Amino acid sequence: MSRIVFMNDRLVPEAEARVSVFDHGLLYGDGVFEGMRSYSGRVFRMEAHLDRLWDSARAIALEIPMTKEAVAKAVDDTLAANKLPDGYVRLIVTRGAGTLGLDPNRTSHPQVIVIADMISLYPRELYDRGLRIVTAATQRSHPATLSPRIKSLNYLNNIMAKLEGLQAGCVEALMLNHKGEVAECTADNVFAVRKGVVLTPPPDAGILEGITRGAVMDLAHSAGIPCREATLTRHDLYTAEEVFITGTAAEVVPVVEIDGRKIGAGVPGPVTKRLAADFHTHVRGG
Ligand code: PXG
Repeated sequence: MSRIVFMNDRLVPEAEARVSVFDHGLLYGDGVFEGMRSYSGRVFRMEAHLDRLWDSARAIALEIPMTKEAVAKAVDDTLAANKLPDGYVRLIVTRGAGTLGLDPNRTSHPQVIVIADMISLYPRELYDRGLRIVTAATQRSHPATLSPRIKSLNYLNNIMAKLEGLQAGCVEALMLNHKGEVAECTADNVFAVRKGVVLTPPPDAGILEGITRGAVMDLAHSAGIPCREATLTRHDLYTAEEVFITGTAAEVVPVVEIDGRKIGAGVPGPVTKRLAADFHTHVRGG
């Protein structure tokens, strides 16, 4: 089915949604993006996604040529044009077309693109039975190279780790930071439940501060479940009662095996199930 795509200032058919081969987004991965999700016609935490996009853009000195309000309207209009009350939105801002050299000052017209599509979900049984993951040998990029807090168009660090996961028959992989601490998964944040406390690595562990991560921390607090940021090692995950991951596409997914070690009882635990249920209610405005 042909989609309608927002390009800069208007909605166009998919076939007309094109960027230049000289765009530095393509040539160098020079740009930023967001992945968002809409539930019953409303984008979940759109403001937080736009704030993160603007922060990512600021970090790479890219000026987004639209206001946040105009981008929010473009997102809503794109979802409506594609008749997708429950959909996935990819919002992209590229550096724009320029010369073949790296110099971002020799580019112009950053491209603002909104794609809306159906959400492709993990199979239901992964949520019911839980996920197996492995630790990737590829470390999360050192914050002094490219900060993991920037959601940039250069995802090769994560893709290298994803390949390792796939080679081991896993759809996600755990990534450690340069200190050997737990950072996150390739497109999801990670949580452990230890002695009844929900723990997740802090931003300075070298993670993307996930919107879903923030929502789940809020929901834990509302449910009276102690929850805090903590530096975690693989040992902390191997010996946790429960482990789960969070992300826009995945939502909340139990992890029942890491590197061949069974986590807790080897089945999704009660805290994970409670937070997943609360998350589903919350995203639909409950
Ligand atoms: N860490 C990384 C590195 C991510 O890319 C998350 C955590 C979770 O963040 P949110 O804000 O989604 O809770 C992400 C999510 C996808 C997809 O289709 C997701 C992401 C990037 C590309 C694709 O699932 N980022």
